[in-house]
Amino acid sequence: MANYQWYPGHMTKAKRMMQEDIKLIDLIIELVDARIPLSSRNPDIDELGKNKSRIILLNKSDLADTRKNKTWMEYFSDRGFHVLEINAKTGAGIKSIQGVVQEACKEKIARDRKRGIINRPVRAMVAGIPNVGKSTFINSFAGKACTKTGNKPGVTKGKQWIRLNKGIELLDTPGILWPKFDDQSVGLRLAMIGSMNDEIVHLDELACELIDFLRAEYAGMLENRYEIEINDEQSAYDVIKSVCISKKCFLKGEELDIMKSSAMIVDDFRNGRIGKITLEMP
Ligand SMILES: Nc1nc2c(ncn2[C@@H]2O[C@H](COP(=O)(O)OP(=O)(O)O)[C@@H](O)[C@H]2O)c(=O)[nH]1
Ligand SMILES: [Mg+2]
Repeated sequence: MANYQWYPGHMTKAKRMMQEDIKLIDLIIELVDARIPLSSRNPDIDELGKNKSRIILLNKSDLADTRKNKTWMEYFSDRGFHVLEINAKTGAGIKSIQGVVQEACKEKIARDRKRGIINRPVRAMVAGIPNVGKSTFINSFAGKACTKTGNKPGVTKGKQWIRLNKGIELLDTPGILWPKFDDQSVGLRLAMIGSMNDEIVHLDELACELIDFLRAEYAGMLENRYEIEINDEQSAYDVIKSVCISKKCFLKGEELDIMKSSAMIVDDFRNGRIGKITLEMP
């Protein structure tokens, strides 16, 4: 889990690094979390990348609602992005990226060709908020069939590139930017997927929020997972208590261990054990 907190100094530095790196590349491959595709985006990335080709990858699509992944694909493609759903961990969806890169960069490739430059690789950078899967993606995208090209004097001072044998060079350090955590509902969703420091989050409150959301949007899932019955009169807190009893979360004696079952619910959600769940819609 990413235990990060951003301070103004960090944010300025991260942005400056992105601005420098962006000068070196043709294409930004932006990872978002398929469970919260908007809340997991950096507020400044569209401005930073405004003259670049853009691909958005809905990562962790295995954890998100399959039907809602399609809705989000349409949402981003309606806004002019090339978009794919992937699972960086298993590599699912990654095969298609090569074609999408060519498509996203076809104007640049045509421009090169006109100038007599043939097969100059597309230079790309991976970007996204912490914990969204950038390192996992770079590993599975680059795989073993890549070589680090090292420094290129003059052109890419001090930068490491990963050459994929497919007409793409990837900057080996991803762009890391902060999320929009200053918005409270965004902060809550980031906390739900585990992108906030759990020390600054109250797990019982987080579990209550999750329970309220799941009861409204994914009826039956909690009942199935925890073998409990839920009726309309019960509060979220009552549901946590039912989970305590069903899953035998007790303190000394008969006292219910609310924190233990809260942590269990949150952890089960984060790891997809409650079901494939998307927390926000366009
Ligand atoms: N279920 C699932 N987990 C993923 C996926 N991609 C990354 N992860 C996990 O998410 C966590 C953060 O990934 P990491 O690559 O370190 O994120 P980074 O901070 O953006 O570099 C790790 O535990 C990964 O195994 C995915 O597509 N599906
Ligand atoms: Mg990383």
